[in-house]
Amino acid sequence: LEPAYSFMVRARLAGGVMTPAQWLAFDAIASDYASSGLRITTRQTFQWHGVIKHNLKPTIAAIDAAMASTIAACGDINRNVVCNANPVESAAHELAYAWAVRLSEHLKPQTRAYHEIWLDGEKLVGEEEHEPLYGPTYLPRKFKIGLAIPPLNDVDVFAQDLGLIAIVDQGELLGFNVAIGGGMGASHGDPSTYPRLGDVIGFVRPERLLALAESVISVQRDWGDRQERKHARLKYTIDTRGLEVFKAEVERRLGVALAPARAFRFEHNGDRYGWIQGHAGRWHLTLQVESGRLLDCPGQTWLSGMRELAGVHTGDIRLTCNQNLIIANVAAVDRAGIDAIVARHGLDGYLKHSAIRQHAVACVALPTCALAMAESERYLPQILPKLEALLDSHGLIDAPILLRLSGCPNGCSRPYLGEIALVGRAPGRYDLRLAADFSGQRLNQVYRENIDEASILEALDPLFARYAAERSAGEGFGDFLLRVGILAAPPSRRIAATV
Ligand code: SRM
Ligand code: SF4
Repeated sequence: LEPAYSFMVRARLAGGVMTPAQWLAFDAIASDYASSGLRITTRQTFQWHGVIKHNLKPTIAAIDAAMASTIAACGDINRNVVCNANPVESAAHELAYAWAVRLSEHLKPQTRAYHEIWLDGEKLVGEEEHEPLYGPTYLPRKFKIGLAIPPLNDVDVFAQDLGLIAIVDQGELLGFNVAIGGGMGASHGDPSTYPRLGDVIGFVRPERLLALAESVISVQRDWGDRQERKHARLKYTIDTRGLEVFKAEVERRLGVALAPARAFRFEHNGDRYGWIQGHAGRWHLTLQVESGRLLDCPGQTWLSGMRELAGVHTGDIRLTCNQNLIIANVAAVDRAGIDAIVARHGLDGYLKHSAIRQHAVACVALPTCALAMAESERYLPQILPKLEALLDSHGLIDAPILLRLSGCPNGCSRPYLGEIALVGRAPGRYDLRLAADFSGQRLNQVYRENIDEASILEALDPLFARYAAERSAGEGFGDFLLRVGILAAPPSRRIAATV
């Protein structure tokens, strides 16, 4: 008798964009095969948990039938390409999204094995498969690409192996600044592993983007560490070889030097809740989904609400890297109908949420993540009211503070970019990290190691008191902690071209 294996399945969904019909198909997969609803991930796609082994093939086939895929959503290969969550805000946004899709398609593996195994595709007996970019052994480690459109850094572009910053001038997409070597993962007690922000190394015009991505990936393929998996991400290859040496090799393979990086400025890395108007008179509604988990609970029938909404919506639906969703491309005349559905199903929580709740992200962790050392998604609803009460007692309930929780140091919620972050150590114990900025451009630092909830609240209380009393206008919590010397300013980094 075989153990009752169950699996997590993740879709590949470049830029997190889908039609209402696809939403309904993904929702049906959740009902038919998964155990805990639909889970929006921090890379703009869906995960389904608890898919039992004999349902794996029908689940993947159903995703394929919905015109999506699971191919390369995991593995040592380029993963889901993430992109600014509102691609229809302007024509340049639409174009940038189109480039994210092209990158995703271009960097997909060519193998037919996926179709053979999961989709009953024709067997290619005796034929050699050829992976032009990945070769026979693929990459040393996972590889991630994200595309941000300033002033929004909602994809955390500096946490990507290859970050692209769209440069838009008077509505025209001129090209992309290129940042390489971002990554979050680390291991407790192992200083040879660390989170790192990407370095901006230059600018490319759109027509060179695919070749640029291939060059960066191919250097990592050839130079990356294949002996030690913990040292195999691009960030370590760059730090081992040297940024200038790595860049020179990318340029050699590209056949041209990168142009100097263009000026850019990020304002924040969160989502903008509520309705905003894009170009062509269309409207977009961003809703908060705590930890990205869509389930039906009393008073919060989010799965049913989205099902009803997808049944009438004529635009599209988008997922964000902060685990939220956007009802996009809505005509002005349809807004009231959508608002009614949203309110009826309790999807309008963002209207009442405190500022810290609006900016909270938690990774999955227990019970499904085998690497979790502490709770994260399930701990968020417990710690949030306590943090809110503390903030309220200092008159800070409206202070937007970026909170990130991870159940282990792998960093799936990109916790090293939280103004306040809890990184799991053991059941009920976390490292308290503080003082990232509000735009994903500065890493936080350890403030207290391996502490329990009471100590977390005790450590934050006097800091909130000082922040309330001494902050200057518009100053973020992370910036404040550095300015008053509670934590030392980190060495300045090469993200330079900020204006
Ligand atoms: Fe992650 C491994 C969940 C985004 C860094 N991540 C895992 C696994 C698959 C655990 C495992 O390997 O057994 C987790 C599955 C948990 C579960 O039960 O579902 C998991 N990662 C997630 C998600 C679902 C978190 C979430 O709450 O949304 C995100 C899915 C993204 C997606 O759709 O593709 C997710 N993971 C990230 C991110 C954030 C990002 O990509 O922007 C990071 C940090 C960025 C980075 O890669 O550096 C991240 N995950 C990791 C790592 C550490 C990698 C490293 O370089 O050390 C691991 C562990 C590993 O690869 O060995 C990991
Ligand atoms: Fe699991 Fe750790 Fe990722 Fe959280 S950060 S989902 S605990 S691997």
